[in-house]
Amino acid sequence: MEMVELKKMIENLTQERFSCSPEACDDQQLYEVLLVLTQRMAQARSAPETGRKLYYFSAEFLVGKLLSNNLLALGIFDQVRELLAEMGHDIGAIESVEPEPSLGNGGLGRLAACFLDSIAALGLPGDGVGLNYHYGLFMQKFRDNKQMELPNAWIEKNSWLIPTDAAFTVSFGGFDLTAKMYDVAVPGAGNEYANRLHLFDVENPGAQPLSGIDFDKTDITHNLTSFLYPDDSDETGRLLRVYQQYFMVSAGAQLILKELEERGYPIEELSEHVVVQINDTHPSMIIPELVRLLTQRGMEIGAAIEQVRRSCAYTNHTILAEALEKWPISFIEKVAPQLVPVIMELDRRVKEAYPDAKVAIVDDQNLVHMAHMDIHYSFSVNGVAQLHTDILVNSELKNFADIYPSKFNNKTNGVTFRRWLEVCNPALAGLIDGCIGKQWRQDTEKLSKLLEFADDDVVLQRLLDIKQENKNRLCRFLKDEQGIELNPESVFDIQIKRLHEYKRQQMNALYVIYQYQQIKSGVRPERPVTVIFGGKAAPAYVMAKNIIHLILCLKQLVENDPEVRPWLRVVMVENYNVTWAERLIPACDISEQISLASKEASGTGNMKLMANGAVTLGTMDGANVEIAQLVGQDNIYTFGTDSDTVIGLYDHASYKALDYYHRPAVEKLVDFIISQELLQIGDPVKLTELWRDMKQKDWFMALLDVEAYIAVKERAIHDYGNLRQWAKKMIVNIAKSGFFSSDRTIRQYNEEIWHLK
Ligand code: 26V
Repeated sequence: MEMVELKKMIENLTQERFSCSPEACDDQQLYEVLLVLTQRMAQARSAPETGRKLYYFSAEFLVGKLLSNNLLALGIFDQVRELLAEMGHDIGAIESVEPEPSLGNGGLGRLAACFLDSIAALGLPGDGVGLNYHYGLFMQKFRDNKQMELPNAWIEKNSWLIPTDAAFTVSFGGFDLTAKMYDVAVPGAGNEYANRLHLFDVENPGAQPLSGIDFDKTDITHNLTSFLYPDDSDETGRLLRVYQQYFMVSAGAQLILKELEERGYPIEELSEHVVVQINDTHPSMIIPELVRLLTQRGMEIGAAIEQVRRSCAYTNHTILAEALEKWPISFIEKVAPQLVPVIMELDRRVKEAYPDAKVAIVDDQNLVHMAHMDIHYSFSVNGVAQLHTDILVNSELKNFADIYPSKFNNKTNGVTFRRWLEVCNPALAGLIDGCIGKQWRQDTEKLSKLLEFADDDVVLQRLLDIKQENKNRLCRFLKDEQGIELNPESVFDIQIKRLHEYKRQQMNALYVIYQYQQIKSGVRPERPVTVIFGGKAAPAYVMAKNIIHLILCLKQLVENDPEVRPWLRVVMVENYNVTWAERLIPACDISEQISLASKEASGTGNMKLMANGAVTLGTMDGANVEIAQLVGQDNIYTFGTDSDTVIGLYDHASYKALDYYHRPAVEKLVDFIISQELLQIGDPVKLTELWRDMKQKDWFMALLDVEAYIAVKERAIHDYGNLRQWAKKMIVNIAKSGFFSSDRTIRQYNEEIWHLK
C-alpha cells in the first residue's frame, strides 16, 4: 500500500474519532486508530477458498498482543512505523498500551496461536474455535515472596473481538444458554487472505469476582466464560470446566453444520468437507456432540459415527497421568445428559470389538477417559515431538497403537518466526537479511545459509552486539516495570515456562544455592551470572507455589548480600506472559530446558530461544532431542538421565530420593532450603514442606540429575568466556532453527492429516 494512502487513512481515522491530527493524539488514541485500521483491512480480506475446511478446536489460544503481528501480516508494519515516527510517535510505545489477551496457560495455548498464524500465512482454510474468557488466566503478583492471583480484565471497549450475528443455543441439563460468537481476524502474512478465530461467549457474562479470583462457580449462566480453567481443586470448579467444554464444542459443532449447509453440502458428506483438530482432550466432547447432531438430523447412528471418525483428528500434548482428563459420567449426566447415551454407545462398540479393559472409554468406576474416546473415534492421533510420539506408541498408549498402528503419527511442534524473530528481535532479523537476504522470512530453512558466516568476525561481533543491546533493553524494562536493577554484562541464564515440578525449576534453584554457597566459601564463579525465572503456578498447585516461594526467598537473600550480589543475581519476572517472553527471549544467553526426560512433550520456548541465538542447556527430552541432532554436541549442553531409564525407574518404582539426598554434595544443597538464612526470610511451613518433599519424594527426580546439571552449567558459564566461540554456537543455533517454524509443522499437518487443498 502507498504511504500517502496509508497516511490519509490514519489522518481520517484520528479526525473521525478524536477530532485531531495524528500528531496531536496520545498513544492510547493512536492504538485505537491502528486497531480499527488493521481490523478493517483484515475484515476486507476473504477466507481462502475452501476445499476441505479445518476447525482447530482449543480451550486456549494464547495469541499475545496483536497490533504488530497484524500490521506485519497485512504487509504495512514498516510503513506504519515510519509514518508514526514522522508524526513524532513510537510504535513500541503505542503497542505498550495494548492489553494482552489472556486466553491461555502456556505451551498448548501458544502453539494454537502459532498454528493459526501459520495456517493463514500458508493460505489454508482453517478457523480456530475457543472461548472468550473475560478474566482470562489470572494476573500474577508477588507479595511476601509468594504468588498472589488477581483477575485480569483484559477486554476493553475497543478490542480485537468483532461481535458477529451468529448465536447458537446450547442445552445443558435443566437449562439452555445462548452462545454468542465473537471473531478475531487472522490475516495471512504474504497473501490476501484472512481466517478467523471464533470465540464463544455467554449472553450475559462477567459477574464480578467475589474477591481476587474467587467467584460463584455455580452461577454458570454468568460465569461460564469468566475464567480460563477455573481452579479445579474442588468439585464445582471441575464441573464448571465440563460446562465450559460442552459449551465450546456444542456451539462449534453447530457452526460446522451451519457452514456445511451454507456451502451446499449434505451432512452425509461431512468428512469430505470438514476436518476437526482436537487440541488435547479439552474439546473431546465434539465427538459425541457431532454424532448426536447428525443423528438428530436423521442420519443412522453407524453412519454418523463413521462420518465423525473420518472428520476428527486428535493431538496429545502430555503423558502426565494427572493431566489426562477423566470425567465421572455423573458430571456429563448433569451438564449434558443428551451426550450420555451417545458416549455409552461409543463405549459399547469399543468394548464389543476390544475386550481389553485398558482401552475402554468408560471404566469400571464410571470415569469417561476422554483421550480413549479421541483415539477410537478419530482418524489421526499425533504427538508433538519425535520422542514424545515414540513414548506414546511404545509405552503410554501402546495398547492403542497395537490396535491402530497407522493412526499414530508425529508432528514436531513449531513456532511462528514472524512473531518470535521478525517482530520481537528486529535487529537480529536485520542482520540476517544483511547476510543471506530476506527469503528466510518466507522459508525459514534458508536460515541454514548463515552457517557460511560462522567464521566471519564482523558478523559474529555484530551478533554479540545485538545480544548485548537486547540484554540492555530487557534491563530497562525490568527497571521501569518491576524496579529490578541488573548487570547487563552478566550471563543471562533464563528459565521461562509454567511452574511445574516436572519442568524442575526447583533443580535450577538448587543451582542457585550451590553458587551462593560457593561464593560464601570464597569461590567466585568465573563471571557474574543472572538466573532469570518467569512463570505462573496453578492457584491450587501447592508444590509449584512453594517453588516460587523458594526462588523469591533466594532472590532476596542474594540481593541483600554485598558479597554475593556482584556475582550472582536471581530474578523472577512478575506476571510472565507473551509480552514478557518477547522481551526475555532475544536477551537470553543460556536457555534452560531441564525437564525430567520423557515428561516434556515437546517444549516450544526451546525453539524460540534457539532462533534468537540462545544456547540450550537441557535434558534429552521433547524437542530438545531434535535440537541436539540438528546443532551437534558442540552447540548444546545436554545432561541427565535418559528417558528410557526414567521410564524404567517409574515402572519399577525404584527411584529413592533419599539415596540421592544422602550424597554429601546434594544434602548440603537441599538442607539449605531450611537453613537459618532462608527461614528468616521465608515462610517456615512452606519451605519445610518443600524440603521434605524433595528429600523424601522428589517425584520428578531433581536429585537424580542435580549434580550433572551443576557440572554442565558450570561448563557453559566457563565457555561463555570465549565470546568468539560462543558467538559461533549462537549462529549455528540460529542457522539450524529453521526446522522449528510452525509453517513447516502446518505443512505437515496439511499434507499428512488435513488435506485441505
Ligand atoms: C496440564 C495439567 C493440568 C492438570 C494438572 C497438571 C497438568 C500438567 C500439565 C498439563 C499440560 C497441559 C497440556 C500442555 O500444555 N502441554 C504442553 O503442550 C505444548 C505444546 O504441544 C508442549 O510444547 C509442552 O511440552 C506440553 O507440556
